[in-house]
Amino acid sequence: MRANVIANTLAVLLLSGPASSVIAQPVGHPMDELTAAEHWALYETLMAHDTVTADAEFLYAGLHEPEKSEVLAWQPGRSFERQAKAHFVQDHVGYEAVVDLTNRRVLELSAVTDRQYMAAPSDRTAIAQVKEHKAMRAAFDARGILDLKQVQCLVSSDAYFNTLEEQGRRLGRVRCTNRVGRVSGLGVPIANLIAIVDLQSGEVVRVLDEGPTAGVPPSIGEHHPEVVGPARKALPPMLISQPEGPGYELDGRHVSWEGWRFHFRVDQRRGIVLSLVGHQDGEQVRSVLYQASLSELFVPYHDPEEPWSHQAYFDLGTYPSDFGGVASAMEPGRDCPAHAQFFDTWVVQADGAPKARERVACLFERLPGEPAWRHTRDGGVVESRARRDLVLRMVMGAGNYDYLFDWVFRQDGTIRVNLAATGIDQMKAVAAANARDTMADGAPADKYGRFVAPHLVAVNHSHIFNFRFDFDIDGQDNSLVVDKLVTERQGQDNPRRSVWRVESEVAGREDDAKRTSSLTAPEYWRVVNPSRLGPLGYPSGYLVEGHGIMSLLSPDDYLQQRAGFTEHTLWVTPMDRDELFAAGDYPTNSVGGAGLPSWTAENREIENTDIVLWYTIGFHHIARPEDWPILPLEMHGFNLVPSGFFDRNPAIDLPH
Ligand SMILES: [Cu+2]
Repeated sequence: MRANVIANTLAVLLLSGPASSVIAQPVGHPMDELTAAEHWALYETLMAHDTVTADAEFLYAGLHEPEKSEVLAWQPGRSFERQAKAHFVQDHVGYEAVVDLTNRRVLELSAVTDRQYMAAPSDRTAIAQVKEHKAMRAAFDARGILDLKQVQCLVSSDAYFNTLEEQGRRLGRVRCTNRVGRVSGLGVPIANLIAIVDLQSGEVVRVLDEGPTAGVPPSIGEHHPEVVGPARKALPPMLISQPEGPGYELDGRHVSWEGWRFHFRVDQRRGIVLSLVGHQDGEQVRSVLYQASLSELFVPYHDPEEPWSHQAYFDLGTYPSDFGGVASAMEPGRDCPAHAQFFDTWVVQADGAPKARERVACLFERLPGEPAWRHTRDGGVVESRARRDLVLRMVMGAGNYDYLFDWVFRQDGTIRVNLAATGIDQMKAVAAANARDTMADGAPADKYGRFVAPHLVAVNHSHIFNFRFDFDIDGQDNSLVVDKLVTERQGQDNPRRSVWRVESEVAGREDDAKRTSSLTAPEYWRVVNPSRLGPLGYPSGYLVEGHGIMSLLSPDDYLQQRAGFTEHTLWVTPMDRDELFAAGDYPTNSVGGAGLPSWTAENREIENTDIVLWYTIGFHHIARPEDWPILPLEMHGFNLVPSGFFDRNPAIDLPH
C-alpha cells in the first residue's frame, strides 16, 4: 500500500446549522467530491505553505481526479489516494495548487497566466467606491438620483480585447441600478452610464456618461405578487407516489437503474460530473463513458456600443467563486419533483472554509407519459410500452440567468442531455419607449435587441454550451466515425434521379474531427470501438445527435478567438486529464487561442485510442415580450444514442 493512501471511510464533519437533507458522504469512491474534512485538509496544507499568505482569497476547490488507470483498476472497498485542486488569488496574482490530502503535501503550486484568475471577491471590493467618484456623482445628480445608498453598482462583464487601455490591467465595466421602488427584481438600470475600473488598484480609469435619457424604465425582473398581481387558481392536485420506493439504487453517489450504472459528483466549476457510465450486461458492466460534464458556457452579447460591446461571459471559467459554485439550490416540488432525492455539496468560501450548499443536485424517476415504443395492428389492436426516465438535474444560478441541466437516462439506451435557460434577460435602458420609436440618429431603437418593457431593450445574445465526453465504448480504444449523407445521382434507366446514402470516414487525426454539420451537408457523428463488432458486423458505438450552433462572430473578432471552441460543433482530442475546459483553464482576460485550438494545433492521432469528444450546442436569443419579467424556461438538448452497442432495441422487453 502506498504511503499516501487513506482509508476509504474518512469521517465527515457535521456542521451545526439548519436541518439539512445532506446524505453523510464518506469517501467511498475515488471520484467522490471533497468532504468538509478534506476541504479543511486542503486549507491547512496550503496555509502552511511558504507561498500562501493569510490574504489568499480562495476561488475554487475540488477533487483532483486520480489517473484514469487507477480509477478503472479500483474495486469497491479498496483504498485510494485523494488529491485536491485549488485556485486562489493573493497580491493580485492567481495561483493553482494540487494538494495531497492524505500526507498534507503541496504537490504543485504555480501562478496562473497574468490577471486571468477567476472573478474574485476583491474585484467587488475594488469597485466599492465607484459611486463616490466625482464623475459618477455628477452623473447621478444629472439624473436626479440623490440617494446613493440605494444605488447598486456591479461589474457587469469580463470581455477583453487586448486594447492598449486593457493591456497589463484587469478592467471591469461597472453598471449601476437604482433600487428605490424595487420589490423583488434587480432595480432600475441607470442608462448611458458606466465606469471602467481597474479591478486590482481600484482606480476609475474613465467614466462614460452619455447623459440622462428621457424616459425612466421600470425595475427589472419584478416577480413578486405585489407587482405581478394575484396568482391564478391552482389546478386540482396531481400526485405521483412510489409506495415501494424508487426504482433506482443509490450507494453513495453511485446509481444503478435499469441497465444503467454511473457515479456522479458536483464540482464547483463543472457542475454535475458523471463518471464510469456503463450498462449492466450479465455479470459485466459494459462501459459507455468514462466521464461527461459541462466544460464551458460562453454568452456573447451583440450590440457594438460600449459597454454592451464588452458584454460576454465565460460563465464556468470565470464565476464559480462568484456564484458560490455553479450548482445552486433547488426547491422540492418546484425545481424537481417532491419525490426526488436531493444531494448537498461543499464549496470553498473566499476565506478557504468549506460551506454547505444544499440541494445542488436531484435524482428522480419520471413518467413522461409517452410510449417507449408501440405498434398498431389491424387498425386497432395496440401493442405499447410505457416509458420511464431517470433524471439527474442541477440548476446553475449564473447572475441574471438560471440554467437547468438534465442528464436523462432512458430505457432504450439513450442519454438525453437537456439544457434550459430561465431568469432575467440583460436589458439596456434606452430613450425610446417602444418599437414604434426611433433613436436620435433615425435607427430603430431595437436594432440590437427587442423591447421587453418601456425604455428597456433586451440585447441580442447567444448561449453557447460546450460539453466534454470521455467516451469509452466497451473499453478505452475508440474512434470517431463521420457518417456523411451524400446525394447519389441515378442513371437514365432509373425513374429516380437521386437517392442519399451514407459515406463513412474514420477520423485519423484531430483535424479530421473538427466537424460542423449543416442542412445541406448533414453529418452524423459516431464513437465506436473498432475491436468490438456486433453480430451484424457493425462496431459497438454511440451517436451524438443534436443541433449545434455557431457563434456568428467573424474570425477576426477577438471574442471569437477567445471562444475558439465555437469554430466547430465537434472536436475530438486524445484523452488528457488536464484538458478539461474548451476555452482554456482561465478564460478571464484570455488573449485567444486557449483550449481546443491550441491543444489540437499538433493535429494528434485520434484513431483507435482513448478519445474525448467536445460538443457545442446552444441557442441564439432574440428576446420576446413574453421574456418579461422572467424568461419562461426555454429548453434545448441533444442525445447520445446507442448505435450498434446493443443487438436489438434494449427496451423491447419492457413489461406490459
Ligand atoms: Cu438569453
